[in-house]
Amino acid sequence: MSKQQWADTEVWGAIAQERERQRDELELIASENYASMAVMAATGSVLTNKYAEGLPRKRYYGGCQHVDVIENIARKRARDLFMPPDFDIGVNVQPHSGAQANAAVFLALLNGGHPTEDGHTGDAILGLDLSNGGHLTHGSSVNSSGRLYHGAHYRLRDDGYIDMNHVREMARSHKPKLLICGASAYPRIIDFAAFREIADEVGAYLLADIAHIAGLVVSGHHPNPFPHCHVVTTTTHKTLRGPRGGLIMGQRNLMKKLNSAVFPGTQGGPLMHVIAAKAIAFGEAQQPSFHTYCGQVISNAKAMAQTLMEEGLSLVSGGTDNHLMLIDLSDSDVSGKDGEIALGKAGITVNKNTVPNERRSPFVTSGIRVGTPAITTRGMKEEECRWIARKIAQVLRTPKDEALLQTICDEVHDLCGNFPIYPEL
Ligand code: DSN
Repeated sequence: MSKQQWADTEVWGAIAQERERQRDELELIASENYASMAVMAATGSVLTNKYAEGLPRKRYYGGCQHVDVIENIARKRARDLFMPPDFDIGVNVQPHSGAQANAAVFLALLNGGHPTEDGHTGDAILGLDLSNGGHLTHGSSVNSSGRLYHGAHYRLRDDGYIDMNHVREMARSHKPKLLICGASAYPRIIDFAAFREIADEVGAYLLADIAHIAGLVVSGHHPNPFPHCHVVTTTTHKTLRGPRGGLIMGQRNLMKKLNSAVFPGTQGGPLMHVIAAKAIAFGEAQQPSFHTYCGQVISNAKAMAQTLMEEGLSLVSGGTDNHLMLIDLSDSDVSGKDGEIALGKAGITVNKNTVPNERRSPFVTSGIRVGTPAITTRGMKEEECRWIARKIAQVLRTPKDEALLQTICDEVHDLCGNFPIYPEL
């Protein structure tokens, strides 16, 4: 490698600035985390050079002997992490993302079609409404899941919880071929057994998309979707703290279809550098320290939620059981967008989010989603979370007070200085 190749100051300069942003600011985006140095090293390794279409020992390329070892390690560790006793599951570690994993599941299990004047010629899927905390890939009309299939949606009850009676009514009326449980912004426990009962009643497959809670599931802090679900998808970079990527797990009898829906159905060459990083992350998640970490993520979220409410803020469902909470600004003049901008100036990164019964546009929103996975990785505990919650409340009370935002930003930098993320950062 010549020195010239490191001289791209435009890109490396921006990477250096991003490193400083991560070091100096509080990352409260619920879907983000800090991967370990080992995970990052694998994603930057020579494996990025290798094509390996197919599965281990059944590849369409030569020279795959070492990547086969790596993919088999990743598959075994994922099975060991997620598989409950007495229930055999298959694993595909190749999806490039959670969205790709879901697209492959749909291709494997559903017949697609197109919207017609009378409805939709594709099979129906039933998932949580996007504005109620669901995900784009769960049948939203702007996503292929809602364009190729008929997307129907259940909503949250007024108290912010999933209402299983309403899910059952929706399932009876839409007769989905696939029922989806799982969310992007739902702070409560998901009752997989209750979803399975409904899926069985209407003859649907049950998919759990556990992208957000995967770490909490493998550490035993959230019930396991197996054996209730036919298929489970997840990302690997949220609470699971691995590289950006996706994963599909399913009942053994579905794996042939699922594997071919990933390749050649929806993807070409797997990203072997990312699969190696997934294997490393799964190994990390098998350690007792990961169990402790996930317990602390939840304790931190509960401490933060409690303090936010003591400060007069309203939370969807009145609290949290997991790693995230949703501040509901429906009754406030401050929108989710205003809050995100003001908190950003104070060195606190969050994302605006729709809330149930949303009255503002999705670009503005009435909610702010707050999560504790990243700050817990850097070692923060309940005391810091209570302090952060008080600062969030202060900012949301006076989002235009630039002097206050600057003062808090300085305090945030000081706090972050006491909790380094990486040794050299
Ligand atoms: N963007 C992810 C999240 O933030 O929850 C979902 O795709």
